[in-house]
Amino acid sequence: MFHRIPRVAAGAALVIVLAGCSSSSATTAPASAAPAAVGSIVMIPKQVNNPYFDVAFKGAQNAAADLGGTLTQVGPSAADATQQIPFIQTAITNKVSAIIISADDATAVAPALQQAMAAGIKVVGYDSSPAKGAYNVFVNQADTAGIGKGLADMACDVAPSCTGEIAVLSAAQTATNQNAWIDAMNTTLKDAKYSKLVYDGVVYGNDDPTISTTQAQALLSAHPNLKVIVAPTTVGIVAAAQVVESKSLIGKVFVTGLGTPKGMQAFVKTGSSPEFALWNVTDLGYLAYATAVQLVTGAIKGNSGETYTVAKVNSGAPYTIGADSVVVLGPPFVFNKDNIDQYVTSFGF
Ligand code: RAM
Repeated sequence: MFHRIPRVAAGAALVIVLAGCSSSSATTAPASAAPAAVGSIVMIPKQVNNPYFDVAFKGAQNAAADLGGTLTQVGPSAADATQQIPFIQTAITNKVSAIIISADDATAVAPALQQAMAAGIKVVGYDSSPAKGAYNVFVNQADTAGIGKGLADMACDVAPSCTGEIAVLSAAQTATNQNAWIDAMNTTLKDAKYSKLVYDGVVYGNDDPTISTTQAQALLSAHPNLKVIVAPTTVGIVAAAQVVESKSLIGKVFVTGLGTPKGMQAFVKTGSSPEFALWNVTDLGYLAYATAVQLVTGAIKGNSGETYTVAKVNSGAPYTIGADSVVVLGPPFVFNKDNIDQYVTSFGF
């Protein structure tokens, strides 16, 4: 189900409750807060030059400061799994205690991650899951089916009378998270409620602003009657909104999907993107790091049914590890003109 309930001030905010190049940056927790038991933890995002992953890293840095350990972020500058593998191998060589990874391709990174696990390194997936068996715990940002339904619902909301052609501008073709969401969206679109929405298919912008722009333009050329671009990627949604505005299509073509409040604020106000969603990305990074600490210290094994609490996330209420060792952060938020300013301030991203 996809409920929306008031969250901050009445009517002001909404929650969806849902059934070869490299660069690096690092932070070190204060020595006093770093018990030897936690050790060195490496975070490997899909790509390092995506603001979304900078926010998740900030959350993980906050957790390192609170919980101890030394955190480093390394990763490719393009969302490309073959470029993630050398970073995993270096982490194995460096005998880190845990790897936290958003997989560009679930299966491509699996052998290296399994090698890490065999060496005693704990592996936490976050954001985009590695293949089953290639992580100890996957920290999912929200229920996958629920995100898919949310995308269909937002497309229906922004398309006048829930009618017209819609198409998806995704991230990388191999991205586990986007592919699962798009599948779930298409399942939802079969429902009679969405019978007047016509699905034109999906194109891939690789979470690259230039490629995403080109792909958004191509969608508009290929489908002159397109009403909605659904971009379930923080990079793609901005590119799509920019293309709609540069082609003077505000009010004719609508953009929705998953974006950061800051990145999308201007487009909500002009009306090119009346509504979109995202989760608290800082909390996602915090929970991923805290989960790694739980595994490294032996507090959890990563088995389904285990519970643990993280004081600063979920109001300190326990998380339960579910099927396939997946933990779900919590429901995402829907942003619109009534609440966008408030969320830019409160989330800060
Ligand atoms: C992009 C990435 C990330 C995804 C968000 C919504 O930043 O593809 O994996 O979770 O969008």
